Amino acid sequence: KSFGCEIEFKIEGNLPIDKIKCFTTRPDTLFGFSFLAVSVDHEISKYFSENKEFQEFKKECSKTGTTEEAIAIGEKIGFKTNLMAINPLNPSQKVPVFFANFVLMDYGFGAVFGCPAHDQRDYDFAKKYDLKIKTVVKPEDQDDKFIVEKEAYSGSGIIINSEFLNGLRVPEESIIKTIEILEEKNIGKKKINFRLKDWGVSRQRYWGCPIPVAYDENGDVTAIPKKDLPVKLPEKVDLNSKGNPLDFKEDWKNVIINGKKYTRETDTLDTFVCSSWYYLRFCSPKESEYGFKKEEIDYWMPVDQYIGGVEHAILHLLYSRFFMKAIGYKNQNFKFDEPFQGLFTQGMVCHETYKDKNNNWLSPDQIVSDGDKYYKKDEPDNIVKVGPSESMSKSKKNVIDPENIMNSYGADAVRLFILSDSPPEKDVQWSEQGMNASYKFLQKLWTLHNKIKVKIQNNFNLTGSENNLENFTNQMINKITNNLENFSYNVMIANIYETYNFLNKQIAKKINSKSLKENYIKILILLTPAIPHFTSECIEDLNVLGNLEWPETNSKFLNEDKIDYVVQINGKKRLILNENRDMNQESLLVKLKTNKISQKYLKDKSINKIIFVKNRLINLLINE
Ligand code: ANZ
Repeated sequence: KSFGCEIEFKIEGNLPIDKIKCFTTRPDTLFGFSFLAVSVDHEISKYFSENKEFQEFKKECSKTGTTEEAIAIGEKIGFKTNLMAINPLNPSQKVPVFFANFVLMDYGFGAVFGCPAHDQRDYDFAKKYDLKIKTVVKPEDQDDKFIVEKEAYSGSGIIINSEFLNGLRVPEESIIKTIEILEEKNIGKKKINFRLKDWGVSRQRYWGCPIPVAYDENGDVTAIPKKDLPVKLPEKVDLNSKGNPLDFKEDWKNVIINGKKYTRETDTLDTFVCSSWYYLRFCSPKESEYGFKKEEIDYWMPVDQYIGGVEHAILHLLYSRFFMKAIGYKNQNFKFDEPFQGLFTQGMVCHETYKDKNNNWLSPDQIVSDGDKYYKKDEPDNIVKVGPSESMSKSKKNVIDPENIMNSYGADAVRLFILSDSPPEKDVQWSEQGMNASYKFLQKLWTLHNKIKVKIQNNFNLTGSENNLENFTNQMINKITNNLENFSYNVMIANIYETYNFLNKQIAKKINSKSLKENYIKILILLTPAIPHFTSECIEDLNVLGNLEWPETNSKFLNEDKIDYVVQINGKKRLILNENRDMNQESLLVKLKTNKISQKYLKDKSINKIIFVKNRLINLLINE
């Protein structure tokens, strides 16, 4: 969305047209006007159709490409006409009119007024065609003699050299004030422009949603009647045929509508069309009359969290937003403006790449290693070059087949490895050793589970032994819940390792069976997001019935949240203080003054400097 105004420029020359409109977001720079540029397709171009040089120029322009990007990076070229444009705020000023390749026909009016001092593109153009560069904005910290020299100045500041606009603050006052003046003088009008891009939704493909229209013998289009919707794709098609298989499916293509012969549209909709609203359908999967139901949408939408690769972040999300806004625009009952509340872009899974001596890509399972070198399987003289780790791609063959890997290790071990390797927004480096380590860890967890099961079955009634376990479980509920919510999955996996170590030590002791069971089940639930098949097996093994819910932290245990502060004296660790979390430097010093060990070092010494790291350490620098 661009806020600005349209301005009408009077044109002098021998054309039937005597005005050209421009859209600008910077009307406040009008006194810096030094040329007017129009697109080669602007309506005035028709008066140049006989002009050979202009036709040459137009051809030249078409070579640059017409995308905004191509235009932005390409060379700026112009064709000078014999027309002059008059500055509406200063009618004595006349500037040349150009055709220019950087002016887009489908934005604004296909015409711009050029102000080289404050727009880099205009600056480059002015340098090339030797046009005036007049400074009309100065940075706040410069005086009125400020001149734009090496490059355009587009920052904030104050208007100068602009008669009645002088002194206005850029941009907050200057733009609005200039628009007011232009409106008063009937030269311009406030205008908001939108940069819209076309989205070609049709594809010459079989696999897409059919477009429910048909054509009569004259090629005139008609909508398929409502009673015949939805149009379904034919099922038996020849997918080996060239082009779009629907084109050859005569029995499907030909339809009779109201007694008249029609041919169906054989293009289908781009898959982006379906992915723009599938989440609404997911709210009402069983609804047969409508795509989705209001009550269900109201209950589920918007999607709380979207997780996907970075390629989702561009088109798919944009189109989805467009659909939501379009539905809301047509239907007052639809109150959602945005489809997704959060987006998390995950990293890629990466693997080393391999090439044989003939430079052919090899997949990891085609190579063997003798611990020193890699070579192609069964070809000891075919030495393999190992390339850097890159995101897995079929063309480079550095892919690990998930099916094989899950068959060898089980899905949970794979999950555990992928989650533990690095934060989820970073790439994962695939490694066989890492995969093995996760697999072994699951075996250890299973052994532990069996030991715990025996302890539970022992029905040991000792009381007073459960505090430690209950405390640990509550700390873990708190940590794992937070880590899950913050996407800190790798930290969550570290919590699981910690839990294993704790439980392993704990069950070597005598322990109350009821409390063990209660806490262990909570722990199993906590492990479920990472290793669901494993925990489900364990829970079943313990004969736990009924619905299980995510455990809640008992705040009683969290209040005792103490941590170990490392106390250093002249950089050497001298003791550990177990004190409340979030203590400040002063309170820790008070504790140290009454601590025997620290007093041994500090007695009769003055402290020169204190280094304090919150919740971690305090280092006292003293004269030895
Ligand atoms: C004069 C001016 C002076 C401009 C200045 C900028 C800086 P956005 O923000 O993207 O909307 N423009 C207008 N129509 C155009 C077209 N069809 N093709 C290429 N450029 C066009 O950009 C608005 C600015 O883009 C407008 O403001 C205009 O240049 C240019 F110091 O006008 B400006």
